[in-house]
Amino acid sequence: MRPLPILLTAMILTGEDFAEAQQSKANYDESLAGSYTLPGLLTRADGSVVKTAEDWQKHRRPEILALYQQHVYGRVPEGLGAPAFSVKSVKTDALGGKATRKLIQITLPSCPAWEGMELMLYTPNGLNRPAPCFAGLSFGGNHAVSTETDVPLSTRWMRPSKEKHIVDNRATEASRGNESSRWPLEMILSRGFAVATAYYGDIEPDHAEGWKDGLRGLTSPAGAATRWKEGEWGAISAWAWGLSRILDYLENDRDVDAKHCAVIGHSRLGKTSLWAGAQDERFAFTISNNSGEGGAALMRRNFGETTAVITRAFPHWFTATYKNYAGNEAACPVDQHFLVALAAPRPIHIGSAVEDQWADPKGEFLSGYHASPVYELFGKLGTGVSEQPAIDTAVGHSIGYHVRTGGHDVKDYDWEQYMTFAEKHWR
Ligand code: GTR
Repeated sequence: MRPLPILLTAMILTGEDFAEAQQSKANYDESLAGSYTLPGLLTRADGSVVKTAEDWQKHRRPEILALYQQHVYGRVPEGLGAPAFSVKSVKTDALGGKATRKLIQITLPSCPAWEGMELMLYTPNGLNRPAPCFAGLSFGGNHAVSTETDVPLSTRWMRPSKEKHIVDNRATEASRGNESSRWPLEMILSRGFAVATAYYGDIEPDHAEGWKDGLRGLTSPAGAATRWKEGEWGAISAWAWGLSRILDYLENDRDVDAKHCAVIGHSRLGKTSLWAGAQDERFAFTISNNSGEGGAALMRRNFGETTAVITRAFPHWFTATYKNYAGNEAACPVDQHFLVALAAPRPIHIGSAVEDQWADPKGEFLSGYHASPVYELFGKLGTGVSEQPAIDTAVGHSIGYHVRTGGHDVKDYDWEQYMTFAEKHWR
């Protein structure tokens, strides 16, 4: 096929393809990353400077949450109410007897039109105490996370992928286990942790019009909004809402120690776990794996993906306000170290990958570094170092950081760091 003229390509491509087409054109030269002034993390709207943990917690934290709602991710509408849970199955000899697997349907009585989400929970057998837990959404559904063939195949909409054997936007038998390398269940369970996961598409299908069939559309007062307004929620906020509903369930399950529940996510779902952990202080530990632009990476640094590209490729992820900062990042009242700081004083770990330059590993480190003063208000240390560490060398106190060998992915090495960090803080 003859290549399309550049302008025409830019007009047609959206989503994944557009982002991919932009990757080779992005800036990867550190000397061109630009000089920038970060907004004042500790300066309150009235101009006063936060000097105590109490002042942070009472005044600055709520201000920053409101800024993120208005300018970046959007706020969840009021009145959704509490979820309902229905345990669909319990398998006590899962993973060759090492674990118990439960499947739980989480629905919303205030919105019966929403089919709900299917939570898959693995708890280690023989632990004799409630298990600390990692909770996160998946890209491919429970049947993709697990290699157990009796996990029901998701019937929901999926992004097209030959490699993952998605046919007509639906999973097939051949899709089973296609995400299992990112969820090393036996390794996690053998260290005494539980794993709780659900398919992000249960909450909203991940495409520009996906909201129409997802929770956002089904709960919007008009039945279907024609245009989302500034400050109204985008998909990341909807997915983050789902993570909190998973935690609602876990608080009711005696096999889980919900006071020690980490929220974890990769890439767009890493942006989501950061936002979930920022809002919901019940999450005891927040993990960002390769979350990049709109996640842990500083937006003012011109390196890798930009605000212009992400808001063009994935407009549905954010609130409508966010696109106003494309090429105009200096006008945004937040930068992403604010998001990291919203985890304080709880532990947070940021994982980068050295070949994942699109996500700006150094920018991901710097947001941790610049969030550190908030931890200091609580008498804790943040990253503890001011330079990005060498490859495959984890650093940090309450803010952990590592940059792994390899590309954009979740590897056993990443899980090692997250579990070690959890054990260190939860001992
Ligand atoms: C890319 C996008 C990134 C990241 C990634 C993913 O296309 O540009 O911000 O979110 O997708 O989620 O895999």
